[in-house]
Amino acid sequence: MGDFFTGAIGKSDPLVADALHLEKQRQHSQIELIASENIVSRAVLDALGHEICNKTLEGYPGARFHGGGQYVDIVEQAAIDRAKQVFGADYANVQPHSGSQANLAVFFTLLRPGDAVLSLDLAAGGHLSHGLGANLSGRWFSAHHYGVERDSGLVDYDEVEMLAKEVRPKLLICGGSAYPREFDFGRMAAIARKVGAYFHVDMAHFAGLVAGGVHPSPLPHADIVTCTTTKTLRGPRGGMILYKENERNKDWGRRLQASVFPGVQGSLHTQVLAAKAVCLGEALQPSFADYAGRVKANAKALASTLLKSGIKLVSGGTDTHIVLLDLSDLGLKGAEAERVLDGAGITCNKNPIPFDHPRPQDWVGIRLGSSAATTRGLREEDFVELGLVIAELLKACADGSLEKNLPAARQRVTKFCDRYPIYP
Ligand code: DSN
Repeated sequence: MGDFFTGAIGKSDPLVADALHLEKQRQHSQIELIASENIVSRAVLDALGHEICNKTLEGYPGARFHGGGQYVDIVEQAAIDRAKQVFGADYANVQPHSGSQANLAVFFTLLRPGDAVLSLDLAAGGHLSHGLGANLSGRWFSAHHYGVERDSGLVDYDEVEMLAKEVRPKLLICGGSAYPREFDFGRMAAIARKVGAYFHVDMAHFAGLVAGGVHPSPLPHADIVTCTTTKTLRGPRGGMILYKENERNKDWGRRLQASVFPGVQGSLHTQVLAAKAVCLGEALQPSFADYAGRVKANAKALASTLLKSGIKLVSGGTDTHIVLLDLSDLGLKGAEAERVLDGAGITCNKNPIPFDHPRPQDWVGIRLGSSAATTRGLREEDFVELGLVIAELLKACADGSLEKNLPAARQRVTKFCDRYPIYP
């Protein structure tokens, strides 16, 4: 076997090792503002790289299809118990490999092919797993979408109600990837009740804010809630399904178990399960509420700086970690802005804004998020400076003076990276 069990990756696979090293360097030397990203703790990393990854298991704690699962049972049960405690849930399934699988399992449990669903339009900030035509959810189910008001950028709940009465969805969904504001869960639940729909909230993006107590919880209103464990929750890549028991969902537990396994996936990602347990344990610590509060305050500081600098924001601000920039007045495309900011060491992504062009290369938005940089330690005054750097760069790009401005901007970003190091 030689050094199979002891050899470091740098020796055994230089190609991958070099790429990993460069990725680590990139993370050190850039300020991460992609709203779906975060920086996990050393403990979460330890779990992800643990020998538990060798274990194959199917089924649920105490009822597995393979032997040797006694320790993974401890880990999965801890993740379930902690998830319930963090979110005040009566049911938690921590196995979904991602948010999309969690959503698929919900569809698989509650719908039959062809049933109608009503969800936020992808172009208005929704998610592809909520019925996009190119996704399985849109192929198998009859997906209808509500949008946002052109002027306010906010969900128009009267429109949701009107559409719900017309479409009669079996599932009404709220949540998405680029909606910077809080949803009115009470109003959505009332609409769902009126039309006899189940109410599903996908809190993938804001789950960490809910866990930290700085965002309203959908659990008391929704029949079913899904989320990812990455993003604001600051854990590994993976999904969860939760609910607080009510008259409609009280016997869904067994059906959901079967929908996740064997319905939409097979063996567990045991190392991810361990990392989920760790991140949920972290979310129970008082320091998590502090982190969540800072994520929100930092996003607000960023948003108000951009606004004061004359940059247009969809919905005029944020209630979450997300800030969505509308670059149309600057005559810039999102792709161009993404490239420019990347050149200065700020990572973000081009994003459609409501009523945007259909082709990604024509989108005029970029989406920023405050979670990863908050985890890194940046505070409100730092986000104000970041906002100034971003506004200056975007304006310089628009008026052709970028080359002059870029080196100074890069220096200011590098100072942040040096002041707030990650993973020594
Ligand atoms: N939906 C993608 C995003 O928000 O970036 C990934 O979860």
